[in-house]
Amino acid sequence: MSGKSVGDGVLRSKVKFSVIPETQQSPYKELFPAFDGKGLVRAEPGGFVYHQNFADNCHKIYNMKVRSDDVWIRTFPRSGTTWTSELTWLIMNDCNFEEAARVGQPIRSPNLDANYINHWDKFAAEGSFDTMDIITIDEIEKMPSPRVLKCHLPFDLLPPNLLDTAKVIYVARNPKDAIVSLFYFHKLVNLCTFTGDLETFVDYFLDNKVLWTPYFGTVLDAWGKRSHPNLLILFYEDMKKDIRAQIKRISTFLNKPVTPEQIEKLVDHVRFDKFSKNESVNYTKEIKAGVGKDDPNNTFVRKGQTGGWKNHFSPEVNRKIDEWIAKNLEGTGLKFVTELNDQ
Ligand code: PPS
Repeated sequence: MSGKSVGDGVLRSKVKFSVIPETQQSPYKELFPAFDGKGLVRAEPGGFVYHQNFADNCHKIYNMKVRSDDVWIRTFPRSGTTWTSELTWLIMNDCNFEEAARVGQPIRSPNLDANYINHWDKFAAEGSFDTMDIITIDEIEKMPSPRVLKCHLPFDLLPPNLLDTAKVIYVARNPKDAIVSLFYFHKLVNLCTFTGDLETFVDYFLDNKVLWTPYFGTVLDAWGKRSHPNLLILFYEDMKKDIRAQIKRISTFLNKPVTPEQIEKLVDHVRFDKFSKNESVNYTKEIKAGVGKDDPNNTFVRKGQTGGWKNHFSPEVNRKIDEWIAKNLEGTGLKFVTELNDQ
């Protein structure tokens, strides 16, 4: 794809995808068997790594019609997307908790790129594909307003008028906890199964050969636009520290006032122990239908802690990650909280 627009009125992204050779070779193809030896592709410019299925369909997202009353939530995966989407959807929908329980979050607040992590139908148990909460881009285009959409994509792969047209919330989480959480996600979700250990995963992650990497590409892409009036940046760790304050920030940003009673109901609704059992948000149905492993010790809404990485990284791995963080944050003014006393 090249050029900005073509005669048929379809916008073309400047981004081009090509296969990452190492991801088609051993040991990668054995470590990530869900990719069938076909590996992953990288977008240039930007370096964004994804499945070929995304590259084949990314024009649909790039060409979406952005509405002025849309809210788009952007994150690096495992950074609080589901938590923030739930609060945002409820704030945008007058705290309609009944509807939030009745309709699964993937339908109310769909993830634009999740359909393209791999070919879901390949992993669904027989007859279960149609029962899953999957919604296509065509269906998202027809959703009633206001829409609360989410994705893990950099701005380059999103409609070019997004930020000037709609409100965007970016949620960032310190990379150490995001890496650990993404590792467990790869152990849980069959679409991207990883068979190796955490240390090996970290190496591929830092080398930008894991789905959705490079981590800093997505985060700094948003951080660089932080003064844009349509962008709100939230941090997972701030949400852990004081969820009420972050709910108020979201409500002010969206111009959707919430009463003190509603705030308390929202806080209770997303309380971790309750949220992890909420089948409207925790993907139980999809996991049981074959997309994931039904493991009580590794669930989609898993631990919900800041600093869990300390139980996972050896001093050597931690040093490597510290160096990588320092190198990438140099001169950006961005700092991460990686430990919290009160949470
Ligand atoms: S995904 O797969 O990208 O959509 O995941 P995402 O929702 O971004 O992030 C999942 C992590 O967020 C934790 N989580 C929460 N923490 C605190 N409170 C609430 N309510 C909450 N909901 C989700 C979830 O447990 C994942 O983090 P880890 O560290 O794996 O527990």
